[in-house]
Amino acid sequence: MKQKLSQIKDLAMESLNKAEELKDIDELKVRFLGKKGELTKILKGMSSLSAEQRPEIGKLANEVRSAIEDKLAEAKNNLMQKEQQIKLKAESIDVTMPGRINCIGHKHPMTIVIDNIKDIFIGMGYEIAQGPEVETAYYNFEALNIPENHPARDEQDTFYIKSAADLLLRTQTSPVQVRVMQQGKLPIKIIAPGRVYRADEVDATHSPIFHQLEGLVIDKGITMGDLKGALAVFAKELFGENTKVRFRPHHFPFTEPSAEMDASCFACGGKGCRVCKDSGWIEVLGCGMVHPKVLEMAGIDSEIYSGFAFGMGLERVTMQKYSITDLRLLFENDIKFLNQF
Ligand code: 2NM
Repeated sequence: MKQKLSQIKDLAMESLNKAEELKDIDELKVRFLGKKGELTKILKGMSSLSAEQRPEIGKLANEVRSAIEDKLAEAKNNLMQKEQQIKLKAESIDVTMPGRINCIGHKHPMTIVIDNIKDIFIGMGYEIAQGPEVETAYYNFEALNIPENHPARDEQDTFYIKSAADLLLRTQTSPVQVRVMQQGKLPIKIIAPGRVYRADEVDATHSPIFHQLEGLVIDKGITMGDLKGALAVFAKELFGENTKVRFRPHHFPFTEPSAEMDASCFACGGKGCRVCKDSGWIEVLGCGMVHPKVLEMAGIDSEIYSGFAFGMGLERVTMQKYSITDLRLLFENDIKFLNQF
């Protein structure tokens, strides 16, 4: 029996030395010390021993048990340390490695210009108004004093929605202004930026979709002087402190009188250069005093109230600002082009 015990001990030591994983150790614990384990079998056989033999074998068996227990703990400890080491190695971070470059995008040049212009008008107390891009002929034309036979209504120029009588894609953002006037809350001081549509062939200066920003101010006693003052301030904020403006007579159906505003060239200061095509001036916007008919149709008493309105093409302003010579570049989303802004 002594021999058997020492065999068990040797076998246990040898097996534990060879254990490679923590689960091997658990298995060996069951095999040697478990209820049906090798050592337990021996202890169960002790009843057949004589009274003299029993204490000696019992003592030996206990020594073997505690030797195996110690060895189990030691092997377990070793393996845990080894596994920890492997894990740490796998998780180690090289703090000297260069960081990953974070590619964050930036605004499209059109968005830069639109945001800039919006900020200028917001700073002057204007609110931003929005309206539908699919409009009725009434809001897009009729209410703006553009009668049935006006050339702007030609099918060549406007996208009509065939399935619905009277519906079209708005050709300007003015219908937004009409809708605001109709709501009847006065005074009015708004800008309406947004997409507009015209049945134009694509080329370097035309696109069937483009962007406009229109403004409308209505109150008692608004004059052409208010128009000129407001738009001169706008031009200075957009193009620089030394910008001068001039107004040329023009015609729009919805304003009377009407004008076009030029700003002195921001690139050459008015001497003449490529940006202003040697004229010293750049065309910025159309404007005028809102036609009394337009006010009356929207339910505003033109004897008490008057107002000015203006409108500009945002692609053109963007192209002037960045010296872009082909409008298509603004719509093509070519990364090499966009990365320049
Ligand atoms: C322009 C030029 C001049 C304009 C007029 C109106 C309204 F609704 F009040 F009649 N909205 N926008 C206007 C006036 C637009 O764009 C070149």
